[in-house]
Amino acid sequence: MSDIKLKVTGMTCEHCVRAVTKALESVPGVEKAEVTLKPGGAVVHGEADPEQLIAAVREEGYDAEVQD
Ligand SMILES: [Cu+2]
Repeated sequence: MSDIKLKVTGMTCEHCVRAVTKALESVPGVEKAEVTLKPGGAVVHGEADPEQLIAAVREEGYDAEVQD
């Protein structure tokens, strides 16, 4: 099991955080997503495809990129 760190942009409040958390946790292989507003980011636990994580975040209207 590995963690994937994402930089997430476009979130402005706790609703955004919840929307992004839900989107990430709906991706196959994700066990848990910890999303923070400041700084905008997420730590995703599980075995997920980073491209799918980014796509899920974009679908909610935010943007994401892998951070190492
Ligand atoms: Cu919001």
